[in-house]
Amino acid sequence: MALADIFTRNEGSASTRATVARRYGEVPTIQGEGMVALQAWVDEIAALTQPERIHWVDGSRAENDALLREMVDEGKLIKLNPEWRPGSYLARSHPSDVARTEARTFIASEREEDAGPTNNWIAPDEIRATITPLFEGSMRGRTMYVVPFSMGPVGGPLSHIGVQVTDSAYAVTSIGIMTRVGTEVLREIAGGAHWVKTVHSVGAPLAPGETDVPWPCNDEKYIVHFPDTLEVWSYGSGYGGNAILAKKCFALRIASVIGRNEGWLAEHMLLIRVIDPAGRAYHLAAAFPSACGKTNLAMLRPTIPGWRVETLGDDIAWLRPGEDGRLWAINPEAGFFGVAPGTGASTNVTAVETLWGNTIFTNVALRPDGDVWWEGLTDEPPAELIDWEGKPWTPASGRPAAHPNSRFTVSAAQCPQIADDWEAPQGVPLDAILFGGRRATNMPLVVEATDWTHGVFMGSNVSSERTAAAEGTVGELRRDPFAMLPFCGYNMADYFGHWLKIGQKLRFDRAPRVFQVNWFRKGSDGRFLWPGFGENSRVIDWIIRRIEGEVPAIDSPIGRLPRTEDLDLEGIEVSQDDLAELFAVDREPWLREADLTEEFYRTFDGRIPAPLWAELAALRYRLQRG
Ligand code: OXD
Ligand code: MN
Repeated sequence: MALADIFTRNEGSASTRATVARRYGEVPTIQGEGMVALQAWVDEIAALTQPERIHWVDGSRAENDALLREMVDEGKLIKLNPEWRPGSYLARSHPSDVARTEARTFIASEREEDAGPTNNWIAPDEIRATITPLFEGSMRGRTMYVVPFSMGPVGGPLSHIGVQVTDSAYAVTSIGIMTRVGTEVLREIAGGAHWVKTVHSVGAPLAPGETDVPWPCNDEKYIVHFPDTLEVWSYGSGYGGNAILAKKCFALRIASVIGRNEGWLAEHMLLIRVIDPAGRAYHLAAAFPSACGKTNLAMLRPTIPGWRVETLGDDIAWLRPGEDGRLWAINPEAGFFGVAPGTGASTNVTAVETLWGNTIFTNVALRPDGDVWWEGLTDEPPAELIDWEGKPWTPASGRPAAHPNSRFTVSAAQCPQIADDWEAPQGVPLDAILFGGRRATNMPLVVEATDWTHGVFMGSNVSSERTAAAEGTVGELRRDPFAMLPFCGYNMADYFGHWLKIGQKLRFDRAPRVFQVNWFRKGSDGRFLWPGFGENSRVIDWIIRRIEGEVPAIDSPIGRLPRTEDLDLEGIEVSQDDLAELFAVDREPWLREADLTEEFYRTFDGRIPAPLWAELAALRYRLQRG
């Protein structure tokens, strides 16, 4: 659309006219009905937020380089030494803006019961009345970027489009890594494709002549989702999921609502292809709560000879029943936004190799030679560092050098074991779904669900010890059904029901089999009982042999357990006592878990589907029967 046309169309609004007059950069020339609506929306947001200028992001390399250069000049990014880490940068956030702020995250559905008891519900009118004045003039003195992005390959049958307006160049470069951005997406919009509106402001307008700070943000934060109009409005934070709205806000919270409406699932899952020594390929999706090792499993290097894993995704999967009765999955993202601490040569060598360059690090430590470091990257810390807050650090400092939720943002294409077809628009058919958490007690290393409904029951009961990915006390046990507690955009009881319905669309012999895994069980002496990491391939080997019907399993009150002789333990030391503890099903604590499940289900005011109550009754019966 020509600038003159926009002018004419907006003649009525003085403030919009002023904004348009100040517009710089390429206004896209792409024609099409869809562009009119997009342009009108951009004008509306600009009139509200009153930016200094508007920049339509085209997703080009030159544009990205210019943005990075600008941020370095402004002191917002530190360019790392290209000798060690080419094309890479370090950002340091404000110390108050370091994680997703779940307490400030809202679902503004028309009806409270549609958000359910696990979400912070707020009435749409009320929250609009609260946030609109905050957004008024919130981009003054700043550039407003318009970022058209696609989740999933552009134009793919399972893909969806969004547009984020943001006043954070850091967010723009991150979205550029995490999604497919640019003119191709605009062409889809122009052609009439539906798109989701996402608005982001760090909430730090600049007065004329005021110099900017390295990490602008606001003490007041709101991350608001409108599931009825499919919109996201985020204010006050520049960090991760609060600012890269394509990720948790769109690809999980809003997409879960779209999935409910259209008959598919948006899940907090990694996606891998496992290839056995005979060359047979299997596809697995696994849901673990934040910072519980999804990225490690997504990049697994099996320790059992002859096995291979190819990475397809590490955080989000969209699952859709196919006409063939199988469940098909894509990773809608294009990059990894991974937790740095704990990522090292002994835990995830593939991630370390992925991060060779072209990476944006946030809140990790800086080495004197201009490279980065974080706890767990190497066994021995360097003798001196600059910590994530920019302060000198030595191993004697008595505090972590990198923030526990420090991150790397890197393109998936850089992963040395990414599957060749990771961008296949139709996705891959799933053979197994895994649920897991970080559980020191009770939960065995692996247990198989007896059928889909039992699997949904298992998913609804995922609990995990709290990690640093969100604000809160680390280590506390929290219930995190399907690892979706902070990410489900609607009532979780309806979500469990939706999972049951999806099961009905699958052919019984083609539906993925469901398993629960726990790499983190500890013995009575407080030691981890299982070595984890690459050795988890031994559990996957058993899962696949179950899928192939090659090994029997032992029925237990909580599901099907392996016979220990069917686990391939060659080459590792796990004592018989440890194995017994790893698979112990203790009735008393399990009956207490069942009580907690009942307590949890009761919070949904009668909305939990009957088959899940039946599963709970059956579990109690099996536990009590002895
Ligand atoms: C993430 C999270 O960033 O789950 O992936 O917090
Ligand atoms: Mn996640």
